[in-house]
Amino acid sequence: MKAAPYTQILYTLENGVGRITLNRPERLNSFTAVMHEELARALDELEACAGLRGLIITGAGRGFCAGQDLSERRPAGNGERRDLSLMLEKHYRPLIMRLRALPAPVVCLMNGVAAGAGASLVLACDVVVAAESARFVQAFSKIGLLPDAGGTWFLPRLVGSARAMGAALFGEPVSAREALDWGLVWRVVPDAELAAAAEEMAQRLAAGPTRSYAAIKQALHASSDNTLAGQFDLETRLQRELGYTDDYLEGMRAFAEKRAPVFKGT
Ligand code: LHQ
Repeated sequence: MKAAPYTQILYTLENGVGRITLNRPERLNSFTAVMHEELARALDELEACAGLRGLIITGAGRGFCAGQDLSERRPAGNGERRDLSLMLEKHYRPLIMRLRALPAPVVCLMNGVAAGAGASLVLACDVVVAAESARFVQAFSKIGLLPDAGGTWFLPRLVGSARAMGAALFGEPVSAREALDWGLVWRVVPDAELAAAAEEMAQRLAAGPTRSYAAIKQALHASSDNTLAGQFDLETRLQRELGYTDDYLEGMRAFAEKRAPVFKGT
């Protein structure tokens, strides 16, 4: 049976590099149940890909992602209240946990505003390249909620508790430049250069030492919950494994021969 087409994301997997574009530009790519189901389907394929070398996530149009689609969650006029935990458990937790666990770098090309759970999605990515005009909005408190989708875990770890508190309590926009300053993003590029940055990233991931990247991701993620001794154990185990890879041999040869390495990802 042919798989259903994607309607709210664009998704491709080429040369081991997956690309996902959130694609509801008229609603700033806010999350719907359908979008979550499509993301889950793309992740099924990416997780099953033995030669996965990276994933790039971006948004269509002027926004990256405005969080949960509030029109989908709007309570009826009779003041109906809802159990928001169901949605978090069903959609947001698996999405964020799966991206974190993917054994390849996840790169966010943050093309525009990221608000609510959209901001948490950015922070869950391993590397963020932001367009100059992009901004973060911790919009949750404006509708009487708290940062979710991992927001209260990522924020203080990335920016410290003072900035995390201020941003979460008051929800004022944080510009791309400020985000760079705070350590929320890796690089900021002029808007007109974001598409070129995406191509450069795709090529870099496709030609990268994939197993080294996977080990770096695993170790850096583990560090925030680990002791120094525990981190030594992990580094030692991972380095031992990397020492047996083709890419390590190639890296050493290339160094000796004073040329650029040609990695195969094995
Ligand atoms: C939107 C949205 C949106 C629908 C803009 N939905 N249409 C998890 C579990 C369960 C429940 C609750 O929540 C969660 C997690 C969450 O994510 S909660 C937080 C949800 N997100 C927000 O509260 C953000 C709401 N949006 C905004 O604050 C602004 O739109 C931002 C700051 C993102 C962008 O502002 P502007 O650049 O000024 O754009 P805009 O406000 O004019 O938006 C453009 C259009 O997009 C507009 O529609 P319209 O028909 O007037 O052109 C908005 O209504 C629509 N839109 N966000 N989340």
